[in-house]
Amino acid sequence: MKKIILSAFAICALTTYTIAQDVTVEANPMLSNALLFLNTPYAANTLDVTNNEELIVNADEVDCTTFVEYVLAMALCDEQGDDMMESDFATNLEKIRYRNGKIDGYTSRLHYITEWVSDNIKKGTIEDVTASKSKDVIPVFVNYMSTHPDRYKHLANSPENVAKMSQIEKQISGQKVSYIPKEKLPQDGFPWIKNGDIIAFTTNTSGLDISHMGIAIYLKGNLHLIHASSRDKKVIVDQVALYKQLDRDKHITGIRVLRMKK
Ligand code: 2YP
Repeated sequence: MKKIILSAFAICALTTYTIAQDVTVEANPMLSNALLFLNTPYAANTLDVTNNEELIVNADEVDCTTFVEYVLAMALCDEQGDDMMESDFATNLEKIRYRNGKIDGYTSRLHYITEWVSDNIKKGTIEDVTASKSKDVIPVFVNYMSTHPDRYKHLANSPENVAKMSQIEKQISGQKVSYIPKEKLPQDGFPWIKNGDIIAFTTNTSGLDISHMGIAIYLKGNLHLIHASSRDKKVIVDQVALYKQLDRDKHITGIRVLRMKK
């Protein structure tokens, strides 16, 4: 972890750098930290390895959400001018991952990205750029976790946690959020979607709000995604343009675009 943090600090000092023979991108804290994770192995459920909820820092294997969380926590350190001390990183990570920034058991983790977004907007770590750029909205209804408890270690054996999650789901459901329908996303993206923006895939899977997350990167003028790919089993710069990636999965309805708040 220390080596990643220190090298992130070094990389951030650059203004542009090449990620392939002929591709240079202007550096920004989200993008430069995201690129540090290239080829990091994919692993699901890395936050469920302990019996009691605690702050897990495991940047050696990530899923789509923990990848975005580690990148955002590191980028906030850069912006805060921290000399990337691990304590500041851990403070940022707890703030990002938990409701009101405080660990208080399994259900205090921001499991649904709709709440992860709204809580982080409240805490000032991100802003929802979609809201000011797209007039399309999508209703939120979530009950996936309480109706599939067997898929979650800390729900499968805890009716109490299932009841708590069901309450949280009711609080999250009913709102409408701004999004870009996938059919409206061009191959070259939009001028207002920037390198390093957080991209969340909205889904029509019953009871779920978001099905995947990643970080925006433009390659030769086309919008692509850096993400922890469960198919490639590692973090990649996806060579398939984002509009095509979305088109390939009939359950994806569109995207939300979030940006780290400086
Ligand atoms: C989240 O899933 C989990 C959190 O419990 C977990 O499954 C849900 C509703 N939340 O703390 C977090 C970190 O492990 O993952 C994510 C999952 O995406 C996977 C990890 C991926 O694509 O790599 C978030 O919710 C982001 O999109 C969905 C997706 N969950 C499901 O598709 C059930």
